[in-house]
Parts: sequence; C-alpha cells; structure tokens
Amino acid sequence: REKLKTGQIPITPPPTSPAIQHRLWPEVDRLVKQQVAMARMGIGECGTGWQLFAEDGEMKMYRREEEVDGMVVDPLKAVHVVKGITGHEVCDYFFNPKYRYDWETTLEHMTVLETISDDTLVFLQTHKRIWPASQRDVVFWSHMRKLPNDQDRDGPDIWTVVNNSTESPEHPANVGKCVRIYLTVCLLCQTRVHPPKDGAPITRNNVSCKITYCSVVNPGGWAPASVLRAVYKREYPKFLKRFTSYVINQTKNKPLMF
Ligand code: 6CM
Repeated sequence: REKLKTGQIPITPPPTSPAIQHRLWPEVDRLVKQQVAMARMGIGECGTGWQLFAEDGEMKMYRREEEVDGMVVDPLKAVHVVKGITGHEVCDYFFNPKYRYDWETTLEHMTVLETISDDTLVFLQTHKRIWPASQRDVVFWSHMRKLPNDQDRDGPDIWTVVNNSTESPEHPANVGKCVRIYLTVCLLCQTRVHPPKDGAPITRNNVSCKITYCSVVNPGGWAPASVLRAVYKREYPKFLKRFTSYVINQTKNKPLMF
C-alpha cells in the first residue's frame, strides 16, 4: 500500500485491477493521481488569472486564458452541487459509452477502440463541425475510479473519471477530414448525505453531489481564438446543465447507488 501523509487520500487502485497489466497503465495511474489532486484544489489554490465566466444557481465556471503556439488552450474549472444524485451515478453516466449519445450534444460519432478493463476504455470520437473551422476528432483513454473518503470514513466514497488523449496507430491524427484535438478532462464527484432527523431511511431527497469538472482542450490546428472562446462559453455551461439534468432524470425512479 502507498504511504500516506495525514489528510491525504489514498488513490492506489486494488492491486488486482486487470488494467495494471496494460502498457497504458503507468500513464493512467499517474494522470489520475495528478488530475484528482488538481481538481481537489479550490479555485484560489490553483494559481492566478481565473475568470468566472458562467454562473447559474450552484454552478460556477472559471477559465484561464492561455495560448500555446497561437492556439487557445484555456484551462476550465467548473464546480456544481446537484441534489438527488450520487457521485457514483454521475461518474457512471459520464464514463459508460451506452449513455454518451444521450447527453453529449457536440458528438457526431463514438467508437470504443479498446476495452482495457471494466473501468478503462479507449475511445475514438468525431465531433460536429463548427464553422469556420475543420471538423475535429479525438482518441482518448477514459478511466473511472473509486477513491476512499478518508476525511469522512463513514461517508460515501469519492468517484472520478479521467479522460486523456492517447495515440492509436490504426487511427493516425490528421489524415482524413478531421483535425485531431488533444484533451485532459477530470470529473470528480463527492456525495453528501443529509440524514433525516427522525432516523428515516435515506432517500434521494437526502443526498447531493458536489461535482468538479476540469478540462484542457488543445484544438490541434487552426481555429479562430474569438470563435473558440465563444463556443466554449456557450457549450460548457450547456454541457454541465444538460448532463446533470440527464443523470437526475435517469436515476429518479432507481435505487440510490453509492
Ligand atoms: O468532457 C466531455 N465529454 C467527454 C465525452 O465525450 C470527453 C470529450 C470531450 C471532447 C470535447 C470536444 C469539444 C469540441 C471542441 C471543438 C474544438 C474545435 C472547434 C473549433 C471551433 C472554431 O471528455 C464534455 C465536453 C463538453 C464540451 C463543450
């Protein structure tokens, strides 16, 4: 087991996870630890220059303007608190390919290129073209993980999904009509339980989920900065609101999944 300092969350998966045999595993494990540590930081703790660009009820979205070789790669950090759903449910709907067309409005086509294990998949996705830029595609691994809640040992586990670009020799970048984008995304979900005072059983009315969503997308090729920033400003709030409403709708008549 890894050595922990006080207050640190253990994030080493069980040694029996079949994914640890895979060539991508060292990268998956390293990125998940790094992304979770960054997602757990408050906006004040992760450097300067963060601007609040969208707010709606409990949802707050921040971005930091950054460019690499003239291309916009603005990091985004969003926090939201949603009633009636758990972190495990939110991560399951985000990770599981069978739900993706239901909530991902920018998606044109999705293929699972490789199933590394139940919790680790490699995806190829094409996204809808946004005028005047070329259409984009992306190849990324996606990993879902349960993190023990060491700050409240009796509380529900914390769940995360990390997506990170990778290469696929069968699907090389920039050979067809699509420009390859490169992304790192982390969804971190913490369930809060507000137990009924009369000791009644916990229902959906007694839970809420604190969601942190962080992303960095490199558009991979020419895209006008002003259009790209306008697209992000419109699409990210739309995504988080639509996705969380979808999870609420899908789970409302199902038993809670912690
Ligand atoms: O994280 C999100 N979705 C995941 C599952 O699909 C995954 C994939 C993200 C791909 C995001 C691509 C957005 C489209 C970017 C277009 C860029 C270039 C266009 C040029 C315009 C001038 O992580 C939710 C992603 C929500 C995105 C709004």
